[in-house]
Amino acid sequence: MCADKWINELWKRKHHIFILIILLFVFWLSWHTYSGRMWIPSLSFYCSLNFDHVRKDGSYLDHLLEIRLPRMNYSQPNIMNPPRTDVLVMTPWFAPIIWDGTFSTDILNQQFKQRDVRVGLTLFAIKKYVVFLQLFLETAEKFFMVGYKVNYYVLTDRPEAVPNVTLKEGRSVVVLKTQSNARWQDISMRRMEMISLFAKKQFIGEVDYIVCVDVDMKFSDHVGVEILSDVFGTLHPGFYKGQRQRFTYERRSESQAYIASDEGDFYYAGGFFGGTVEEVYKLTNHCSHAILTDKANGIEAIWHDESHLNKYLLTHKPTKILSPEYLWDNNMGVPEILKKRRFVAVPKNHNQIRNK
Ligand code: 5GW
Ligand code: MN
Repeated sequence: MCADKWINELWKRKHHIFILIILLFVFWLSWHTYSGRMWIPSLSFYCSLNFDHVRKDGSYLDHLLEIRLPRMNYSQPNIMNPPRTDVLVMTPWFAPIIWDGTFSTDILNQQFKQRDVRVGLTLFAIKKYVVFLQLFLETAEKFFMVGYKVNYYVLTDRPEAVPNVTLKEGRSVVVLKTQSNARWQDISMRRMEMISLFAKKQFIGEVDYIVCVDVDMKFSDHVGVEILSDVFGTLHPGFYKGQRQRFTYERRSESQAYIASDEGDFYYAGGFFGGTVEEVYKLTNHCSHAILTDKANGIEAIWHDESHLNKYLLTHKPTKILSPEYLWDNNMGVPEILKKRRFVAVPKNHNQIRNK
């Protein structure tokens, strides 16, 4: 009979049919993920790759309906009794300036935990600066983004000298081998280029935010998700009170980092900035090109990468600003406004540690 024959034929090709069904299933699964009809946290990497499709699909909006904060216990914000009146807590473009007392870690953690935020920290340890890694990593495990997924990206010319520090779950040290430069100014400036290269090549697929810091530092108090925003800079401990004319911006108009004496908001430190991977890519790519242009024109900005960072943040205003609590130097003493010293410079013997 005809139907019999047909079934027989099918049976002979059962392997092909089996493979076809598997293929259809895989296609169906990836289509759903791709078009954003299904939201699987573990697939969020793929989803965010195709985020445009996710957003265009209206059912993504229904997913958003599920996001809410639980019932919480905290003291009421009081309009008539602001927590800080001794310092500026908001820029004229409505970016908050992060001082102790202005934020609730509990509320922020509830918000950021729901997003399952992953943070990358870039650290350069070229030549003798590998000696700073141990204390840096040990104190970071105590104070930096506790409870979050963290990748420490250690860029070094001496991978074998990276210490083995015990890390909490979900946190890892990723060693990225880089060459060193003869001049220390180039070591410092090349950070912009290296961060932009790795942002594009690696960070974008692994983390949500990138924090870029000096390695000759240690954590001594809480540094958490209150710092995270699209793009953020930190007030330099030596200039937070100063007048813009006195800032050590690059003042020669031939340099790409030039800032006129009647311009400038703050003097930002080169040793602590960050943002989303996208924004950090834009910032570091821009600065590294500006550095190359300067080089071609035979000029080097007075404070190297820091000068270019300051120019960038003048023309691309940061969405958050960290107070000097986040980058302090004990040589500056401890002023009244400084309630916490969260991230502090480790004293170094300049002759011993540099360019050996
Ligand atoms: C070497 C000689 C002079 C200045 C800097 C260096 C140097 C810097 C180096 O040999 N190796 C190195 O990895 N760096 C990186 O650049 C470190 O991450 C360091 O934290 C950063 C900035 O240099 P610092 O920390 O010496 O600059 P300051 O302004 O904090 O003193
Ligand atoms: Mn430093």
